[in-house]
Amino acid sequence: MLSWPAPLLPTLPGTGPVLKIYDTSRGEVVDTSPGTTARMYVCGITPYDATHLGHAATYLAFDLVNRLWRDAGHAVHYVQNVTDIDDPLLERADRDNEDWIVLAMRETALFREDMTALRVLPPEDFVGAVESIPRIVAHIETLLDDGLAYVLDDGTGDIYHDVAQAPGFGGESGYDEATMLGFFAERGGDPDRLGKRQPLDPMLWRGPRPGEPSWPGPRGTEGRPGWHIECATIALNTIGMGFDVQGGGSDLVFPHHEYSAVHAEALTATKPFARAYVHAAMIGLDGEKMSKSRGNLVFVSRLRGDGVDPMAIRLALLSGHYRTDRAWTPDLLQTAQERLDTWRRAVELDAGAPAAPVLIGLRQRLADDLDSPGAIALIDRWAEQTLAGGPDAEDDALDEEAPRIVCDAVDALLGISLGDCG
Ligand code: 5CA
Ligand code: ZN
Repeated sequence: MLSWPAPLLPTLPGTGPVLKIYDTSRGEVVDTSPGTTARMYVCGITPYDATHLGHAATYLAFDLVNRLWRDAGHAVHYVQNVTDIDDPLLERADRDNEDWIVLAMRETALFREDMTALRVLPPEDFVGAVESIPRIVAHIETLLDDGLAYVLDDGTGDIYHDVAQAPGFGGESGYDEATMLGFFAERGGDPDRLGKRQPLDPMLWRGPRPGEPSWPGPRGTEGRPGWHIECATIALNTIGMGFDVQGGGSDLVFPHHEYSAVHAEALTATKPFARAYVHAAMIGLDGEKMSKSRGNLVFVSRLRGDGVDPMAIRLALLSGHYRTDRAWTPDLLQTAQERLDTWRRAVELDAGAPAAPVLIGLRQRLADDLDSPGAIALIDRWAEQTLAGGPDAEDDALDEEAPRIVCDAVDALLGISLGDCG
């Protein structure tokens, strides 16, 4: 699929430190230690509605990962999928009497515009599930050939992965069986389906159903792919096994990331799928997770349409830590807009408080599990000192290069453009 245009990325003096990040599977903050090219897969949207602030917050967290790796001297191979065929997409198209393909294409186009406005670095590979079907089918055939998958014998043509044969199952989430069963039922799984070998076996392929689109499937059948095998296939096909970060929101810890890993590990008979599994916390509104199914949404495109500066949206979302569940409030946006105005006034001055400690501090805060609130506080202090005439209110403590360097650093590391840095 077409990705979106890349924003300019200023080069900063020196290089940043190694990024440390919280890995769900190990339950601790770990060093990311990528090779020359860091590899990251982030789970993309299901395009049946516009991008809400929860989605945006998740993609901003991983945009920081991308920016920090680049600042540390790595190239980054970033992959994101689009779940452009799935139950919710078909249900919404049905409800609105619309062609599901038209709906998916329109919402994906709007997502690209939102990401561009928010200055999110684009993935090298932006890959749809539908365009990946032949590869997904080949993978399911391999699992069937290896005796790791089975066709349900109820005539539906549905195919499941036999997780009893997957030695690493449960290792990504670390959940016990009861917890897994609860999330599985809640998030698209079918623990009570008759004829499965185990309640927790996930669907790899759904046989044809009246009124649903279908494609040629494994062993000459028809149907459409299951969700987790899509992401496993797209990742294997682009960045392969053992990539550095598998990302998404915390609602994907189980079942989605557990099963994507288990499918890929079964297919390749190697481990691990990803070296770290990283999850962004949930953005809520009025005490509930912001979600399309709950309908309590604030859309990025709606705010943009109302004339809100996308940089204020970005700053508002980054003012909370990515691992803290947090609520969206209009106050957050108001504070971010005021902060942005202050920062802009400071970087427009001819001289400012010294930039070197700010750059070092910014890199340290962000490399420490993406401490964006800590990074923002450092810029606040620099702007305050600069607007007050220097750290000691003495002219000779001012540095003529500082406003430009801080402006570039805020752009390169936080992705916030303060205007032409001069
Ligand atoms: N297409 C699948 C992933 S393969 C999917 O989860 N799509 S989604 O449209 O529902 O969500 C897109 C991304 O936003 C996912 O990473 C999801 O974890 C994240 N997300 C969804 N709701 C929220 C929320 N309220 N706060 C933060 N992130 C969210
Ligand atoms: Zn996914």
